[in-house]
Amino acid sequence: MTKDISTQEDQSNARERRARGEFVRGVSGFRNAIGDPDFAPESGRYHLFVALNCPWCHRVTLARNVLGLQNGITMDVAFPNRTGDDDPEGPNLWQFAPDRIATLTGNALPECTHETGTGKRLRLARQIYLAEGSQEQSLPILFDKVAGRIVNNESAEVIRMLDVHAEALGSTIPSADRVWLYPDHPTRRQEIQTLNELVYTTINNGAYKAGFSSDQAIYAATFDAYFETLAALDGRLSDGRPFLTGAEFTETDLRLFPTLYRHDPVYYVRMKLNGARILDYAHLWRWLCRVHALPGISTAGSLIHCRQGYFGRSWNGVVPKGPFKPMEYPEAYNYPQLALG
Ligand SMILES: N[C@@H](CCC(=O)N[C@@H](CS)C(=O)NCC(=O)O)C(=O)O
Repeated sequence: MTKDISTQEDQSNARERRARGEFVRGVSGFRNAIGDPDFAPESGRYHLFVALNCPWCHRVTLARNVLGLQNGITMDVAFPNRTGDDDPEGPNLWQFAPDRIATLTGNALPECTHETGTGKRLRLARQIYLAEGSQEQSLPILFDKVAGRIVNNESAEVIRMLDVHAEALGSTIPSADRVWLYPDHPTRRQEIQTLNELVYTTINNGAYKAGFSSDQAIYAATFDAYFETLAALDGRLSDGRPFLTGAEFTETDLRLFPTLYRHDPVYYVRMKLNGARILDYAHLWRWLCRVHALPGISTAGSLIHCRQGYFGRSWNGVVPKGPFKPMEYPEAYNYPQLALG
């Protein structure tokens, strides 16, 4: 199992660290790859199970869209709130419940689906794992409909597979026009790897460590590291480069986007990351608007699902209405000129 800190958290002394109030994320157990002997790259063979409020799932929905794989890879969307204590199968389980009403809108969420990947119309993601004798329950899941098996449940690896096999998986974008998320260039790959480690540790997972840790010192340290990295990335973009590593959109832009997309409307309150808004970082704000405007990006996520998911079960089920200044989100991402810094 890779010790790659850009993909997963260091697990050493995890039990003691959790006991001290640190949020320590577990490790994904299914780590096969498309291209392995059992999992040939074929269009229409693979399926994704996701939730649109989950930032890790957001990575794979972004990759699916920017690589033109919306037809080649089918997808199911779970309801943003997991099961409650009253559920016969237990709490905190992702469920496929397209008729469930969202407290935020008072209606069902049109993006939510039944489970269609296994052919068994299962209610819970957990049941997909149980079918393979696993106690895991996380999303995203990349599933092989032909073999009826889970391929992988680590988003960092799933986006890389989709990038490598986009053509064979049925991309509708000609290769000459398609982004190359992880370009085959040693220096660029090293730069992407270095940025991935910084962004995963201090931003993607850092946000959870700040929001879910129950120790003031741990929270304060992750808060500081989060805003230090935002300032550093804002500085990196201040030379006018459109994307983090230069002229092209790469995997490290894709991995930064889900957290910054959630910062002002969700994490600022929910994860106690109220040091500043992305609006306060001029270059980062313009980068966020630039990425949001790329083909396939805005339709890969949903702030309604994010707000419902992050607030709908905690916070006594009442979802905060804001922010509305300078304007509502995600509409604000259409206005790079709103940048304040
Ligand atoms: N390392 C995994 C993390 C996936 C993950 O933690 N997903 C969360 C949702 S945001 C989840 O399903 N948590 C439930 C659980 O693990 O029980 C990845 O990046 O795919």
